Amino acid sequence: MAPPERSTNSLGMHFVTIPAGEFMMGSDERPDALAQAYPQYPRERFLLLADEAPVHRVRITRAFQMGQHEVTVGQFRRFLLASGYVPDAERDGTGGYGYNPSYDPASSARGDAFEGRQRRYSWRNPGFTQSEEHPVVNVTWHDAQALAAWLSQTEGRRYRLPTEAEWEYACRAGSRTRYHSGDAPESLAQVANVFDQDSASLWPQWRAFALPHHDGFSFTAPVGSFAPNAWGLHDMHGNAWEWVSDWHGDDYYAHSPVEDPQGPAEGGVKVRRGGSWHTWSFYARASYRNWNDPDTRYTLVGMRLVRELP
Ligand SMILES: [Ca+2]
Ligand SMILES: [Ca+2]
Repeated sequence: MAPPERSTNSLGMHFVTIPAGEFMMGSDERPDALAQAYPQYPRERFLLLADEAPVHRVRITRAFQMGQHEVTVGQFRRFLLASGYVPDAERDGTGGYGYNPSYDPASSARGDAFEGRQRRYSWRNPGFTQSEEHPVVNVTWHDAQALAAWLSQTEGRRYRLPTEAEWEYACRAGSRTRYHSGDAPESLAQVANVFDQDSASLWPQWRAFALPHHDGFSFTAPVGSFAPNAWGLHDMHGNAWEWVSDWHGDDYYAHSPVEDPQGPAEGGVKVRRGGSWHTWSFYARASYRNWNDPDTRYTLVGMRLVRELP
């Protein structure tokens, strides 16, 4: 296959053109089938996926460009320097989340895997080492909006987050399997940084949910470290969760328009997609939907942008 045609913007982000087209969005896999594929998971987890159904036809009516990679620390830094924008975690003084090896989830009120919020954590410091080429995390949905708005203004091209439908369409890249690499969780080994044996060494209590291989990364990986999907996009599964533009609606798929769905008109939480370096393979499926308040900043959540064609 010919390599995808790509172009680069003023912050060094690479974009590839995603064709217009149709796909089947969502999943209606039965709990029995999931239990067979993910035997170590408690069965009740397979009963909490109603928002992935029904599978429905979606038509993306216009080609668009999508970031080949998640937005990196270096790109985000250059944006802040050029624009003067102050990210939410610094502006509101409450900070973000971070990895602290001496932190014990069991002793915290939330039972969370990470400590926070704390002022010492932000996009600059998630508690683990990141180079300029790693995906930026600890950024809010509003931070993503600010980056897209600034790029739109300075470049005269419209940037934005992908819609949830655009994201899943681009992730699948023509596939109908759980991952663009196939149905088997182990197929992620070539294409994704997820919760593997390297991460499990730091969270041994969850080792049963780790993929059996070593992917080389206990935390985030430099973007593009793994093979791309058929449309040239890297890290659609894993590395950092990616904010999309849509509000989350539990029953949205039952009445979603076919053409270019934009999500519910209003809501309380914004969708994020694809899973992260810390995410169990089950939750990195192409159809899996997770969400947060748009003010959330977290060690696992970053972004990828869309640039509209002129
Ligand atoms: Ca990993
Ligand atoms: Ca990702």
